[in-house]
Amino acid sequence: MLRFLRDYETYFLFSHIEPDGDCLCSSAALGRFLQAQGKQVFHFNEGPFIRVEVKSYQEDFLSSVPETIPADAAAVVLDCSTPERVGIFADTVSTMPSLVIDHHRTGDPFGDVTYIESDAPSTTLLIQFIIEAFHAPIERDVAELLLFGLCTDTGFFRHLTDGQGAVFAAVGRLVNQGASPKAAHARMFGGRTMASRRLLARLIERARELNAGRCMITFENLDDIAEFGKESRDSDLLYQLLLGTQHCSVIALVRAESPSLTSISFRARDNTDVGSIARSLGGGGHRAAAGCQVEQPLAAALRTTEAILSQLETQS
Ligand SMILES: [Mn+2]
Repeated sequence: MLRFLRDYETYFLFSHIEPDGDCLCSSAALGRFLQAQGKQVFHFNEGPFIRVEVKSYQEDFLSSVPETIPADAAAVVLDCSTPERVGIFADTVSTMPSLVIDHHRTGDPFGDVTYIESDAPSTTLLIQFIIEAFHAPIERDVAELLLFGLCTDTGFFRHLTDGQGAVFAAVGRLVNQGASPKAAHARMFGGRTMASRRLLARLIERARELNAGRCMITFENLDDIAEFGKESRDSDLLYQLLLGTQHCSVIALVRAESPSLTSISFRARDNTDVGSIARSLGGGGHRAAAGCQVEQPLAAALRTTEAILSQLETQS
């Protein structure tokens, strides 16, 4: 993998559709490192840049590839468990020598070279390990990128558990380089609109308990989208509030995307493998955080999800 990052003169960095802080910061940080090694770097992302905390990155990412790709160019695919996750760039990637850096459990491995650590909490942590493996200095702004990616994928460290001291040791090195957890928190959770707070209130009011309170489900319909817009979604905070309910350990958020397409997100606080639930519905993700899209209207998707949650075995 380290040789792959030395061997080419030009690197095309690709990350997943509907990008998050982890994939964009991975791209930006790896790009900064490669440029410091004298490489030419281009960042690509199809978007859409929906999440409030990543909007400012959009200008650094190209939405189409050049017509001719340099012969000395290689692709690095970041934070994608399957080639389709890069969206419109999938064909381009398949024609280039490729390195895949990822931390997802699902998906068939792809790419000529892979660095996939399903136990890593973020792709940015893997980028940090790469830069450190080259014994390259981590500048303050790169440290900020790496910290922000880790914070967004770990829910500001909430998803980390015992045995992950190495992650905090890595964070300590970033903080020593000038990255501020306080600033990262403000960027991650601040700047939200009043509409997003009202939508949160509505979804919490709608939440229903299933399976003797062990599971909770709520939904967002097309009227909500018309009233508040998809940009008002603040799913992370919603998950946090619902999962904090007494006895509740698994939640589902069912959202209409269009009259015939519905997305379902799952989160678990216990050992329930919601990743396998999402996979059974054609999606993917991690054990504790997963999702899928189904070609069903909202009402049908809600029934499907309720049936699954009602039948969940109790797990500790
Ligand atoms: Mn990630």
